[in-house]
Amino acid sequence: MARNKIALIGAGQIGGTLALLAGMKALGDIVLFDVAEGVPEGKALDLAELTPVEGFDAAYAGASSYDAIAGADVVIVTAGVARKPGMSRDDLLAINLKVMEQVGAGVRKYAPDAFVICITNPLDAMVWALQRSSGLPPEKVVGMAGVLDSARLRYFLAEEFGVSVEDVTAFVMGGHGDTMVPLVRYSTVGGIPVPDLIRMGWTSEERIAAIVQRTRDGGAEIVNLLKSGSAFYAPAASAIAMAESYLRDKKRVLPVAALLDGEYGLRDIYVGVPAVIGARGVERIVEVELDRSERAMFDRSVAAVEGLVEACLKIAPGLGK
Ligand code: A3D
Repeated sequence: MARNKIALIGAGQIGGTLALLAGMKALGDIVLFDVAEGVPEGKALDLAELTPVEGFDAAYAGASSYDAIAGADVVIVTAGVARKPGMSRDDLLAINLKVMEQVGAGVRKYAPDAFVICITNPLDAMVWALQRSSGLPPEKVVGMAGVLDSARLRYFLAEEFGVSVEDVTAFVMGGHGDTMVPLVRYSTVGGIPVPDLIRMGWTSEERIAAIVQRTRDGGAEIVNLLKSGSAFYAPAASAIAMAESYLRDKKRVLPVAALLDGEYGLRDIYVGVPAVIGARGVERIVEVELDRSERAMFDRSVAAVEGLVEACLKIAPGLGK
């Protein structure tokens, strides 16, 4: 059976890590695409030289021309500018919107059957722009944010309780940004919801509130430490989990930015929701019940995403229907 083909648009910090993880997980052959001269070729060669040491067979190629992604099964997009200290995700909008239009045109022409995962920030607006400019079906174009945000929440909860990260599930909805909605009620340790653990005296409301805030600020915490660039290991691993669920038809239930079509009473907007990811892409969006305060947080988050999409439409009115 021929190996799958994975195209990585953007061969920067996340792109390089994606290429390493995709190879190590035997997901397929990998093409790194970037506009930075020599970078995709250099990273591809370095990674190819790692394969005999690690003992896996994957072809790595670097390219700066879109025909190299022809026939890709999965396209993961990190192209654009990363956040610098003091810069909000929203500041990135105008620059990265232009990049999404170029990437969308490349994907439309060379990889129209791919499952496309967008990571470029501001995430919920960029994935929307990518779907519009590529013209691919919405169930084949998703954004990665919730897997990362919930991984951060899982890690912090595991630390708080002194338990394995494997036994902690966590749930983050909404847009990727300061208004994300971490749902403590749907987060569990060994199946026990966090509010029950508070009642059992394992932790306090205040400590959980602090963990929720740290999750919301998770991206900025790393930006401030790194000084240049933003998180890349965990974002890459999160997108790889989504790609793997698609390629292997695992039907994992993952929080992803998906285009809503009536779910949660919303239409035509990308926002983070739990979804089943399988061979058909987004196979089902899970509509969980939100209580009044959760719904209010979700609505605030949706309003923030709507604001970003409006800003995109001002810059590129052609993306509107
Ligand atoms: P970085 O290391 O700068 O890589 C971006 C790459 O994109 C660079 O190599 C650029 O040369 C390349 N690039 C720029 N313009 C183009 C273009 N027109 N076509 C092709 N390639 C281009 O950044 P990174 O890998 O650290 O981050 C990539 C993106 O992910 C940024 O927008 C981050 O803000 C975003 N990000 C999102 C999350 C989420 O959870 C959503 C987390 C972390 C980072």
